[in-house]
Amino acid sequence: MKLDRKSMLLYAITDRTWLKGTTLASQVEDTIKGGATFIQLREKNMDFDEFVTEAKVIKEITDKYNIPFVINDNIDVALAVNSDGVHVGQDDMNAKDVRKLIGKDKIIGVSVQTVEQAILAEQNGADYLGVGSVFPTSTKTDANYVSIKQLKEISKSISIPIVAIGGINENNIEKLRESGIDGICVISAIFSKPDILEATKRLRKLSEGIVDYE
Ligand code: TZP
Ligand code: MG
Repeated sequence: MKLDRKSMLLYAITDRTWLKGTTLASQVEDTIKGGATFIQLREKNMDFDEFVTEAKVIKEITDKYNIPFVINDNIDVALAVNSDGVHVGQDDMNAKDVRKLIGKDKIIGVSVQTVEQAILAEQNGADYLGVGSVFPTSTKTDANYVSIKQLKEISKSISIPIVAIGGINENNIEKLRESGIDGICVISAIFSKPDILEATKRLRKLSEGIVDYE
């Protein structure tokens, strides 16, 4: 599926760590209202039925606002809820095999850390790439790191949209200017905040300031 680069501007990945009495659905709605342009549901410790139930609820919201919605890792859940696509890492199924399962009209995102992985993912039919971690993060403890220099090399080597991920926040986003990215992807800079709507609004404005679609 051909993705509109502008839908990658502010990509939010969910995390239940900071639910604090509210629901993930209301947090997702707040981040969309604040300007998130893409949603990924990421669950690492959920059984299939629970994951599907939750994904259906989130999909209702993303459908209401017409925002692309992908599932992390779990292709069976993506198929069960008819999400817009899936996001896979280097340890998951490759994009070519994912494509066979989810069909040509769905979005496949792939996490990459090197130019070689980026080129291969594009050849295998990925629709966009997530590159990182570009900054230190405590959200993914086993994250590999990618320098800004490597990020620029990766963005030059492929033609599909890319987002930078990992430790991005209001204070360091400026360092990503002119790195060739189409947007930023964040977890804690949105979901750890007491006011998700306002945090997203600020990040949206900042990301508009550093991303150039020319
Ligand atoms: N992949 C690479 S870094 C990362 C993932 C899922 C975590 C991003 O979370 P945060 O809180 O935005 O650093
Ligand atoms: Mg994965």
